[in-house]
Amino acid sequence: MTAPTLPVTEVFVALGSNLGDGHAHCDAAIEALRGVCAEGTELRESSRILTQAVVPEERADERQPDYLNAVVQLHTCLEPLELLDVLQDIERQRGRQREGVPRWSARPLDLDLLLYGDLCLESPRLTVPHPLMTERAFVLQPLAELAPHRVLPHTGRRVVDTLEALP
Ligand code: A4P
Ligand code: MG
Repeated sequence: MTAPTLPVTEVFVALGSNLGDGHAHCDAAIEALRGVCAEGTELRESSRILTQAVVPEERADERQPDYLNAVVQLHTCLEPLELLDVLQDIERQRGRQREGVPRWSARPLDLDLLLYGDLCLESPRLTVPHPLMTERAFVLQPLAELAPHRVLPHTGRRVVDTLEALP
């Protein structure tokens, strides 16, 4: 008898880094993410872009280094929360600290799960699609390079149209 095959899901992950060697952090993250790709599938990566740090309105005068941003596409058999655990492990390995650090502080590496198939989920640890992705050119531009015609499950709109509609 052959073992049952686990379902394979297409996912998109956003990478962001604005502390330390951004390219080294992204390279390490991508290498680690290759380890969770389903057998026989390839990870695809977008170009890496330098973007001005977006900070919360109440800290508008805060100066942060520019971000290196990118998006990767992969196919995995991991469940959403298992994948989130992997993303957070990778962030920790690159020196990311969360405790006592205000939201949107400069960080060596941030890995956000943008899309997990067409799943729409809101739970205490995980919201997919990522709630802010439709407002962020630093996410939509690299995502559009990989999957311009991908329809976002929560808005029913294509990535490229969402990007073009940004102010
Ligand atoms: N969480 C819920 N949903 C998700 C998801 N889809 N992917 C939870 C990843 N995590 C998710 O995240 C806080 C909690 O969100 C996690 O514990 C997880 O359970 P965090 O990474 O600890 O904190 P954060 O990143 O500071 O906050 P947040 O709200 O996730 O911020 P974002 O959306 O990650 O934005 N400017 C530029 N130019 N480029 C950037 O990449 N990034 C940010 C951070 C701000 N400004 C930026 C950039
Ligand atoms: Mg984050």
